[in-house]
Amino acid sequence: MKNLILLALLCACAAAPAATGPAASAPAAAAPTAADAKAFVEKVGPELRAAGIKSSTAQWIQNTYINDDTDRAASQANEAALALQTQAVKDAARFKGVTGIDDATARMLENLRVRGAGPSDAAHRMELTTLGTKLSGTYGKGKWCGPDGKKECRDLEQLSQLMAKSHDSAALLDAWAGWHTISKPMRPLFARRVELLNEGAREIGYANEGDRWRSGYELTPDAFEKETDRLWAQVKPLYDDLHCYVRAQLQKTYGKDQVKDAAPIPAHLLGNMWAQEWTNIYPLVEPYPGQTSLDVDAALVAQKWDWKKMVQTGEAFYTSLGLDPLPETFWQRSMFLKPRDREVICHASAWDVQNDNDLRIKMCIKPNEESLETIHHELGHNYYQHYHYQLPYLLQGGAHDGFHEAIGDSIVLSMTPGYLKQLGLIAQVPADEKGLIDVQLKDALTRVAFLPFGLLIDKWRWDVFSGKIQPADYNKSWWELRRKYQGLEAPLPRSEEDFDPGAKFHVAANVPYTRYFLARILQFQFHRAMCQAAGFKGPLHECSIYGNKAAGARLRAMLELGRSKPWPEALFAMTGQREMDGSALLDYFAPLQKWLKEQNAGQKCGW
Ligand code: X8Z
Ligand code: ZN
Repeated sequence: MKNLILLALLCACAAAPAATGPAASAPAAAAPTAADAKAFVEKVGPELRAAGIKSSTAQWIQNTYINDDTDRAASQANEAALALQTQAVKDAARFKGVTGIDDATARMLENLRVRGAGPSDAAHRMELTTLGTKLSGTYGKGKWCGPDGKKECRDLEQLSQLMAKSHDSAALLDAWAGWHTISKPMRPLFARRVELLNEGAREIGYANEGDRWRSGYELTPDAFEKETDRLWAQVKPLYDDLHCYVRAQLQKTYGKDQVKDAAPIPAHLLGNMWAQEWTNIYPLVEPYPGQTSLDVDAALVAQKWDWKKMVQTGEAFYTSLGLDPLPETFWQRSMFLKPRDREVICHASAWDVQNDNDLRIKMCIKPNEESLETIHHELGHNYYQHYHYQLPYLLQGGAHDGFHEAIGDSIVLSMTPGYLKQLGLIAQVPADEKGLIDVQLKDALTRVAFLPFGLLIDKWRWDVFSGKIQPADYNKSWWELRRKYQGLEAPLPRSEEDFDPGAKFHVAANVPYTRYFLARILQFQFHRAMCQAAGFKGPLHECSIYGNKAAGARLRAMLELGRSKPWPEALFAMTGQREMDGSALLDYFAPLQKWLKEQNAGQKCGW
């Protein structure tokens, strides 16, 4: 996304920073007024924007061409932007308690704090941005070349491909273990970055960086944590039902010696490097084999869909809702495919590099369903950017970061079998109860399986930032959480020589992750609201808003708000609700949940 790395550094914070800025300590300065506050945001917004454009330009270049020079340039540009941001947050502290500030200025001051700050010590700040570039570059360049380094080296794309398609547990284990070696060298760098991030957070009045991250949601850090637990409690029973069914099916392929009764599932058998989404094992767990083919991957390959057709199909969905076409520069400047001749960060992201509708995606597109969905996800970010870039800089962004993540995903929920048939990607729309269960199970492997993973990454990082988890326990505590929330276990003995969290992009790149958990909840709320706006009356899982201008208008109105209002207001405008709520997700999956309970009857579920 725009300013991915910098945003990661700057993300989230809201409590009042300590009044340490030069203006606050200047002797006998006149008390600041509301007019001063307005003048301040009008001055500092464009300055931050200019520095942000320099840093996102350097990051774009580094992300699409990793080498020592681009690393250095990105680290320097990030440091300059962070220095300005840090000073601005400290300067803004003098407006705390000033009365009569207009709503827009107050909101900009609040958003400024939410963006956070780095250490005031320039050397520490430079160290921080250099570590950030190095860690994300290490991830981007990661390869597994066999235990003696002599095998043909494979990157994450190749290893993920194997994890997706192979059912040979030895090959899966090799790919899993191999990728998890790339993060071992990250451990000391990561630990140092934690110290530096905490230093910056403490200087502006937070207990630690995790508190700062949790302060970006109009709630105190504690209240926000409770809110995520409340949402998880709503949807956990459905996850538990899915886990139970999937484990029983995996036992049929891998045997009970590998997949044990009433125990966590080994993490290499779920079709994905992190077992975060289980879509790829659908052929192993398909409820009614032979009923209906939902094999979109095969259709994309057979019909020779290339990246361009896939991205154009994504854009066509958004324009069918009455939203604008993508700018011509999107097609010229994006990175759609993995280049053959240089190192890049393949992890998908969406950017507005120059903050003037300079929209781009950066992806290594493959002709498969996962890429097709990710394209729609990334375009959701681009459309948010498109509709908020003309707001003052400090009012831009998602209502909260989970909103930004949920837009494209809510569009993916409209890619129903009916819509896929229209695209020629499946032959028939499953018409009976069995077909519906097939479709829903496949969907749940993507969307429900993800929920605990979406939650646990930051549970781990919040405790790392607070010091509750010490470096000596990084890996142990990681696996405790993966066991507790996902019901998974490491397929091999692990030790503190390993640093398994770093094998996940967002940990290496310092991108907060709770946003994706929230997005999995919100996307169903958005979908329900847009279906209502479209006048759809049937069950939620049958609704597609493709082509519906009324649904598009509802979406556009929320995108145009950017971050100008507290998120409950944006949510209310979109859905008529002021709270995040798992009930739309549960409604959507109601037929599947009933079926899973029947299948699991008599099984010993849980772990
Ligand atoms: O990182 C992403 C997007 C970019 S914002 C591709 N996602 C998370 C992940 O890959 O881990 C989307 C789903 C969760
Ligand atoms: Zn995203």
